[in-house]
Amino acid sequence: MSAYHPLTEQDAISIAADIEHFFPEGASLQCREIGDGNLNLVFHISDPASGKSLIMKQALPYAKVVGESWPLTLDRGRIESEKLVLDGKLAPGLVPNVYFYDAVLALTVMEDLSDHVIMRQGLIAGNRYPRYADDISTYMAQTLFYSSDLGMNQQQKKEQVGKFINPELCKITEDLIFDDPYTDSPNNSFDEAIRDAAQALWADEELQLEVALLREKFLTQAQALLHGDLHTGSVFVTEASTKVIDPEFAFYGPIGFDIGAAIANLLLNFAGQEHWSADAAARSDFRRYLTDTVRNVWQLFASKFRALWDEHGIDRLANASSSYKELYMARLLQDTAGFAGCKIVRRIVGLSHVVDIDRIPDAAAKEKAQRLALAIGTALIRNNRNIQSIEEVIDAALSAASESA
Ligand code: SR1
Ligand code: MG
Repeated sequence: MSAYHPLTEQDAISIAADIEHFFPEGASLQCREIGDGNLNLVFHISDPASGKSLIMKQALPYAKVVGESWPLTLDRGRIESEKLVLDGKLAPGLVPNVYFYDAVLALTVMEDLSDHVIMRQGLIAGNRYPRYADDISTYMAQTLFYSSDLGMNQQQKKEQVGKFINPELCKITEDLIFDDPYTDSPNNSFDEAIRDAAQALWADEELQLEVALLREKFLTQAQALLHGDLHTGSVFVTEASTKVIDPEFAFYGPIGFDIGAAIANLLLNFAGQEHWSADAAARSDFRRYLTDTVRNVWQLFASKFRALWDEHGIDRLANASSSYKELYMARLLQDTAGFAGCKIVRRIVGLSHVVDIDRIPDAAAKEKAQRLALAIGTALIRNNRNIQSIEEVIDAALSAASESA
């Protein structure tokens, strides 16, 4: 077995050719490095003659988005592959199949999903995904319920918490989402046109109190095994299929962080429609699709999570009181709103942005979209502890949009 080294395309072909019973003997394999994320190498290896293909994802020992000056543990490759395998059991069909994991090379070899598109790209192109809300809510309800103290043996859960300790990746989130945007950090990155809005975040003590409370939950609440980075760039879709990828940020944290990520990225696209829609009527139509999806994601998640709890809840006391369940679900919605707000704000002023906004070519439309996203994000953070219904989350987006019109 060779020592860790970043693979070349030729290395990837050699490894693929050695996998037993996958490609035909002597196949003429082709390889492209297709990684466009912040952290890893991703190789697509195919045999045009047989039509067979696979993906190899290799963790680099540093954050690719910054460079070698930002070292990063290779253990995230193990965490990602183990989480994908677990997800495949809890939410069958909603993640790629993992063929194997090579711990020395930090390399996960998995199913090729090239017939799917990254949902963020699809939304930017104006496509709609009728399966997304149902599938992502099933994914979240199944993986979150069955990894929580409500749905799994509580001693085994503690052992699982240990296997998914992910301090370096959590530190990225703690800094980039829950700290940097609220101070004049060298990590921040934003257009000069919105400096006033960034400075307003740095001076807003009331907002920072809410962020500190959400940060505390992220730091301390080992509620369930999260995906940890469930934005629309971590979801492959077709009209008929949804596959969740990239769980390298997985760890035991607050459930609302995953749901908030899904909702935040629908709302970032909502803000980006400032540019991506052809005219006002198309904008309002696509925004309605996005807010309907936000509503469906939450409502379907909540009803599936409640049903799992009713049928498979293992904690006697948690099952005994219906008021406990109501309180738990109410807190999940509030956490979802607050974390969604933090995830929106970080994508506008923090280190790593989203193309829904950053690829807007017209400076005025981009600034409008950025200010709209910040208005939605800060409203969700400010109000998170009072939110009683998903309609209030949707209203935050619609009110900010009508004020910015
Ligand atoms: C340095 S990593 C920046 C971001 O990329 C990932 O997708 C996570 O969202 C992380 O915060
Ligand atoms: Mg990722």
